[in-house]
Amino acid sequence: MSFTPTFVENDEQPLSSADQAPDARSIVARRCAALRHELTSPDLSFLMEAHNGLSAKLVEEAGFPAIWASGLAISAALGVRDNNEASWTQVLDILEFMADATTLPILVDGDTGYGNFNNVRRLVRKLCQRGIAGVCIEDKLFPKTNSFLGEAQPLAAIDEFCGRIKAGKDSQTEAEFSLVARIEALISGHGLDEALRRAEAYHAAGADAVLIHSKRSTAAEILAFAERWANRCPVVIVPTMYYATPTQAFRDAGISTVIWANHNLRAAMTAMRQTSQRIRQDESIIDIEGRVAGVHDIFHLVGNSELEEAERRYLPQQAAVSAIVLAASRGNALAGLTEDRPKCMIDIRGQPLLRRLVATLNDCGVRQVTVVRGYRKEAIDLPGIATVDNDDYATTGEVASLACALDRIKGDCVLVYGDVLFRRYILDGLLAASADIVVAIDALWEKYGDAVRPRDLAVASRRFSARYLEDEPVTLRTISSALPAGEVTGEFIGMVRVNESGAALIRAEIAALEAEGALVHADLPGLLTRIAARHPIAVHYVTGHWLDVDDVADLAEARNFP
Ligand code: SPV
Ligand code: MG
Repeated sequence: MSFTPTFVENDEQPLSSADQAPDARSIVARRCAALRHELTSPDLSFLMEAHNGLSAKLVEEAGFPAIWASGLAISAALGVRDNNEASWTQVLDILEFMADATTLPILVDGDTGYGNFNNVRRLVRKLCQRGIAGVCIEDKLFPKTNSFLGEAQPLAAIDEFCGRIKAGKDSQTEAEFSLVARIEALISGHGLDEALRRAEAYHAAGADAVLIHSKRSTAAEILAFAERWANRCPVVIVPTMYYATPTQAFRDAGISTVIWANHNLRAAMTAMRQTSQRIRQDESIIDIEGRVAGVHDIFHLVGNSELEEAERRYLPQQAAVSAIVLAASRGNALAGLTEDRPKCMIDIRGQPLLRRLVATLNDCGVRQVTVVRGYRKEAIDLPGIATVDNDDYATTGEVASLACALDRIKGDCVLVYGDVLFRRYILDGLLAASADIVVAIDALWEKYGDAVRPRDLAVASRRFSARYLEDEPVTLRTISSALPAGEVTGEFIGMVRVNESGAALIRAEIAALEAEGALVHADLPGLLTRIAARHPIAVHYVTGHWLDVDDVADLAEARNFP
């Protein structure tokens, strides 16, 4: 049988529409009708116990037509006794979860109704509001005791209990809500005549069915009751103690409904006890895996796929962004530190540089990260990344490394050097830009003094302006390490974002370089400059808050980077 989790809250149908089809009733009305049908149909029906949302779903999955919300099981699942230790509103909260979890009608064990007629009135109104299809109340006194405990529990006076029944029926706000009157006369040792007298009175008071309870190990007194009652109204039974009676005997006796009252709770206890003991002994879960439900079973049962679908419908759609990190080079200026690892794996305050970079990418929603490895590639072993290798790293440049990940330059994609650290907002800005290709350029390049190393300087169509109203698009002209200082407008920080079209431009330019035999030594600035000559590349100006690690001085600075 296939089971599709349902979401009852979303299934609510309007009641007030005048042109409503006859079967387009609210789900509460449909549930009430369904339970009433189980009670009144000539076939024997079976209600299965549940005590929370999960067990309610499992009862539905098994194919039962309705649920018995057992007082004993709900109490026990809360770790308390079946003596009204859980308040009625606490039980109501559990019932609400159960009703939300399933489409099945629920018959609630309402114990004694939690007091007199007045408590029953409030209970029934609240149950109708929460989508519960029926309640069973028993002719005992609040606070109740479970029927299988002790002897000769005191019964309510018949007329007082009839008042509870009438009050309940008068309070229901759903036409087909059912009230089942439970007779405890046999349990309390009063005999068949008393049970029948009570059944007659409760039926006359308006009960939709009677539940005749017994704690004997045979069904003799139940069957005798059924025979003498002769179906003046439907009869419900709970064969917990006379479990060995063949079900056919109940059919033959004209019983309406059988309640399997507590078997999910008991099954769960056995399974949880065995599992806990085993794990405690083994100090391992190896032998338990496979014997317990898988986590995907849980996800399925609680309907995670529906949430995914709803997310697609309601959440703003963000295209999946990937990243390619160029990390093939050794980093010659850091010779001593790169004996056994590439520059990107140098430790920066307890974490490799690359791990910090990947974490920032992930924080910005970039989940698919491919690292191009080369020098000491085995040292790049971070979780959550994919790798491709440029085994010719010693004799080739950045674009050759990028070409190793050619099939991954697609869609929204970030290309970044593996030795860069940057504050998250810089990448957020690049991701928000709408151009096909956008490069991050630091406008404060002059403030960093005369680094010995070559810097990727850039010339753009306009200089950076901090003025609020100046937000004209700026485009890239050139990135190079050899530019006249007067023309330079910033420094390339080593990070580019492309969209689908931008990715195609990059791939085409790599192909062109290859065709020209110029791929081997090409670098990223050269590649971008070539594209910029034919297609606008947007400049996203930043003002500091990034660094690349080229030499020991950079490393010292990186160790202070937040
Ligand atoms: C329950 O399930 O809580 C019942 C049935 O009331 S019994 O425990 O058999 O009384
Ligand atoms: Mg009970």
